[in-house]
Amino acid sequence: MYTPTAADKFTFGLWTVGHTGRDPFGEPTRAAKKPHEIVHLLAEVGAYGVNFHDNDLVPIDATPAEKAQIIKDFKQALNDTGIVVPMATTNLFSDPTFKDGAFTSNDPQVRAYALHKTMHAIDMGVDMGAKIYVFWGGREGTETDASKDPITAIKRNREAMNYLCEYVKDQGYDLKFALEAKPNEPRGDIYNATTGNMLAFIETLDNPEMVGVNPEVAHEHMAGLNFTHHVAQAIEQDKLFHIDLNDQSFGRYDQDFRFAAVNLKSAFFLVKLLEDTGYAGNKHFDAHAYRTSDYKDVKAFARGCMRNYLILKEKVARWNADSEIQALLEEINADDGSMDPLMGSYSADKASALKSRSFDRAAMGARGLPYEALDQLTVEILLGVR
Ligand code: GLT
Ligand code: MN
Ligand code: MN
Repeated sequence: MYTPTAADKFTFGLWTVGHTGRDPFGEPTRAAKKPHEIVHLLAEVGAYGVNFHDNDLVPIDATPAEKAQIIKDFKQALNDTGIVVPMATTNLFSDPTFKDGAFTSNDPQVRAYALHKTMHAIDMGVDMGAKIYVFWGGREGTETDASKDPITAIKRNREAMNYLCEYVKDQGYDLKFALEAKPNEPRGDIYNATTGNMLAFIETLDNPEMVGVNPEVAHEHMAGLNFTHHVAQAIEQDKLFHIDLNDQSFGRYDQDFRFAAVNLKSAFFLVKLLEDTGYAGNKHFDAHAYRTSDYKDVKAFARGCMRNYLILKEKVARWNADSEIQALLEEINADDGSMDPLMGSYSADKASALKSRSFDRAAMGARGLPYEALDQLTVEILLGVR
């Protein structure tokens, strides 16, 4: 029942199950695996797809011969396992070149190199079958705002997105962009810090229809925000092109924990939103196993991400089918239609009728709302007693 299938579109990045346990304070605790070995690991745990940054697959300083061999081995592994590549992205954050940003760097050579690197990476991603291209601007920010004018940074970001959209059109690629926000880390502050910022920014682009968002649970939680509300806004605007699922304690560093490992209730309402609205895109687990894990435990981690999603999906079905919950929802959303002539789309007649209507404010304020009861039923479903 909780076994993943291709229809679930569960994907992992090479950098997720391939994470070696390195952190800012410590060396790797697991031996690095080659990209083609990671593909086999993902097939073993039942994933559908693998995503990569250009340099997860081909090291930044690889020779052409090395690159050809890596790609050959990787494609062979995809062939042997049936694992697909639905998304690709560019590493615009690891190399010292990008220490002050990529598209927003003050150095025009760095900005040009970022475009150059991204166009090559797009070519490689499309060649592997990617239909979604993620942009996470980890270094696009500042430690001191003395260093960069924030309005100039917005304009540089826009110029880069416009340039790359035109490149994709020019090549005739079937590719959409998904912008991923994060409030901070590795920069002191990162521009377009939340999914909401990204949604507003997208509307200012030359080809907004080509660009959507890739929200990540951990990133909105780092900012202390309700992730589900951000995803809802993206869905409502037809902008949820991709999603990064993981988990995270509020107010901490970017923990990238196993999906649903921390905030079960938030994860439940997120899965409910995705399932109720029929989200059909990839579900990417942008997470990694604890530094204490060996590869046996990494597989437990990957299986856990997918299993938790499927368990929560089953809880959502249970919630939606619960007659007591449905009765409460009906009560909460009761509507006799008497306000319809006064609201909806504006007309002068409606407005004057509404302005002259009187309301029983005390009665409205006194009306009880059974939200405690509803929430308790939700908790009981999650706790498995209902
Ligand atoms: C990096 C980051 C993620 C992004 C990846 C895409 S890389 O691991 O923390 O949130 O999705 O660039
Ligand atoms: Mn993260
Ligand atoms: Mn992410």
